Amino acid sequence: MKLYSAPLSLFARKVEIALAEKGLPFERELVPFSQAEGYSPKHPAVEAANPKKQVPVLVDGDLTLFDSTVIFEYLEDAYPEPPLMPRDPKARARCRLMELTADEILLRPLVKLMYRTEPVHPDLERREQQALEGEQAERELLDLYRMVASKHEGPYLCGVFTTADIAMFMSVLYALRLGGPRLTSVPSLQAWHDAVGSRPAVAAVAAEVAEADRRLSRKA
Ligand SMILES: N[C@@H](CCC(=O)N[C@@H](CS)C(=O)NCC(=O)O)C(=O)O
Repeated sequence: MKLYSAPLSLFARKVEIALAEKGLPFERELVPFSQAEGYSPKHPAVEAANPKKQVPVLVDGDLTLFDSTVIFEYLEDAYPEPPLMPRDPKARARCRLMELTADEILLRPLVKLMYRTEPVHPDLERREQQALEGEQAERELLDLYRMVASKHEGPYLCGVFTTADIAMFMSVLYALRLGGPRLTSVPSLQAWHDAVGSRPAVAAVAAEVAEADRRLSRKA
């Protein structure tokens, strides 16, 4: 299998964790990325495979897929052991909803924090607006953390370790690296984050993201 990933791609790193958790060997190609230019110029293989021109792209034999959620579903169908989704239909649906909450709902405030690692914007008014939006995003994230914490009991979001934990861990990790709210005021989420982060597959990706941050991101 071949995965097109990127050093600071939340979504591609999600897939790296799932592949490692399933014990699936893969070749990884990191596409070019910089804080100033983003993903420009696009990698030709990603451009050819994905009309959205985004990573992750996974190639498994004659199958080429994009979108981390579609890739998760394929991995679960094609390589069911060890499972990363519950078997019970309702538990499975809740797990998918939690992944969507991470990928789409937490993402909205999260993107408002991204200016913090990008080159400083030359326009003062824009910088002031970014700071205000950042503060608002922090408040929204804290509310969302409380909502997520209220929905889970036990070590993992859906009982057992699943794709929901991978997605949520990555969104929270990205919020933390962008200076978002600490988890100290939501102790059960802190305990969950520690438990997920101590899994070897997750810890390895988190360490690589931290290293990429040191290399590529503006320091606040
Ligand atoms: N919903 C997609 C989102 C993928 C995505 O946003 N990828 C980003 C990197 S994290 C990307 O390639 N951005 C480049 C662009 O949009 O031009 C997924 O889950 O894979």
